[in-house]
Amino acid sequence: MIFKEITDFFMAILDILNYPDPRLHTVAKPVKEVDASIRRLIADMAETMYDAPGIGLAATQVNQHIQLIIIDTSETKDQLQVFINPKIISKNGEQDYEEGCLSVPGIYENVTRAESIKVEALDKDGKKFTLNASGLLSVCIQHEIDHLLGKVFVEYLSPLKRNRIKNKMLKYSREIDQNRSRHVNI
Ligand code: K1U
Ligand code: ZN
Repeated sequence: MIFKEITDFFMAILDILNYPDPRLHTVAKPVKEVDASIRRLIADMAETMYDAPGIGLAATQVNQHIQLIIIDTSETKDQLQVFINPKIISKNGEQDYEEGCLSVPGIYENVTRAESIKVEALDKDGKKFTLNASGLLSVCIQHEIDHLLGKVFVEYLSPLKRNRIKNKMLKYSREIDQNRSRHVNI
């Protein structure tokens, strides 16, 4: 109990990389051992995802290039799902969903993906499991696994739309930088 309070106290909100940061295109490496450093990263990623707020987060987005994703699509925000070294072993059907991404804030676009998938992964204790997912959970798992492969959802859009989003994001990053330097100068 005391240990949990101490770990909660030290949990951190991590910086999320913004598109078109080239580091978002890094291919993540498999996790060799689910140890304390991985559990620590899971706790920090969860804090970051709930704070954003979002329903998923891939380690790539916080500049950690290992195969780890977290998801919570519940209304109550207390159903954290952890997938380590996830692999989609089957896909079925098609669905369209208006996706968002914490690395592309403010942009929502329609993407077509598989309706249902079967995924294999390790849980937070390093135990292997298989999950059948459909609907939003399936969309979210596919979106997060794409991050581990270095792919951002805007890459499913036309070059014209993607370029518009890229320019909008570059403008947004410049504004954030200007605001930061203004605060430093005061
Ligand atoms: O990977 C990410 O950047 C997280 C992303 C996950 C996702 C959302 C929708 C479709 C596919 C993948 C987000 O969480 S974006 C934010 C969002 O969708 C949301 C935020 C608060 C409440 C509900 C949804
Ligand atoms: Zn994303």
